[in-house]
Amino acid sequence: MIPKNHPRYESLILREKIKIAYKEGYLADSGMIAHGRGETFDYLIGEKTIESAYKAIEISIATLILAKNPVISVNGNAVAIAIDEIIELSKVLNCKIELNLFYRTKKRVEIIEKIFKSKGINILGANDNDLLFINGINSPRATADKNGIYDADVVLVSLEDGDRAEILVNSGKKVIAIDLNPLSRTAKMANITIVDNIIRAIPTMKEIAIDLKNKDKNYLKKIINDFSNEENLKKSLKAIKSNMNQ
Ligand code: PTJ
Repeated sequence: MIPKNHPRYESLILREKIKIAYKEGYLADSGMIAHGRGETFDYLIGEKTIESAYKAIEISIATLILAKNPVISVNGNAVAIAIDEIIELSKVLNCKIELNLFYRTKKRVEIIEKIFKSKGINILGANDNDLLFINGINSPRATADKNGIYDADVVLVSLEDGDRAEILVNSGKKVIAIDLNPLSRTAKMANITIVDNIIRAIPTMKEIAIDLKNKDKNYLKKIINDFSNEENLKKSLKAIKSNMNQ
């Protein structure tokens, strides 16, 4: 039992969720390492949503609202720490949720599918028969559900592998990545990169989605056109630098 007044309470609770997911058999063992890597970058950005992340969130939501077939992609880590928040966001944005595992095993797919079912959600990507290869690329990184990412115009990914992000971008889909590491291949490859922890980013996305849903479509198009991901990533790096100087 972690005492609520512990100075690292939030961080310890997340670790606990990661440990439980591993014990339940749906978190990849490398998922623990990925989480630790994320913790490091979260320290560096000050464990808060930085200004450049708010900007990227706003542009992401505008993009998701204007999308014809938006899909939220989830993996073991995302499910372990942010499943409820992801479901809430998908409802506000009317998005499908698709499971995409780097270390795909039948057992992990079954467990995660069951967890979503218990929350009333049928996720895509769980049935092997529905998977197609994006652009005919014969690689496990290129599979997507024919009813979801395969046909999607906008895909939201988190803790994503660089090769996968590259395949999605090259296939003409708009990729929104939530990644605490602004230097990762995924962060650089994505069209919009939110340098933030998914546990903060997703609830903020939901709030902004509620607000932007009522805005004029031309306004949304304008803010998207004015955005440069490269410039925004530079701002994220600057925020890390200035945080370290303090
Ligand atoms: O698909 P699975 O479940 O089989 O497993 C996939 C993992 C997560 C193991 C795999 O994708 C992986 O190894 O990821 P990487 O290459 O370690 O990349 C994870 C990226 O996500 C790193 O840049 C981390 O900094 C970042 N990250 C970690 N935790 C968070 C995060 N970004 C946002 N929020 C987090 N909580």
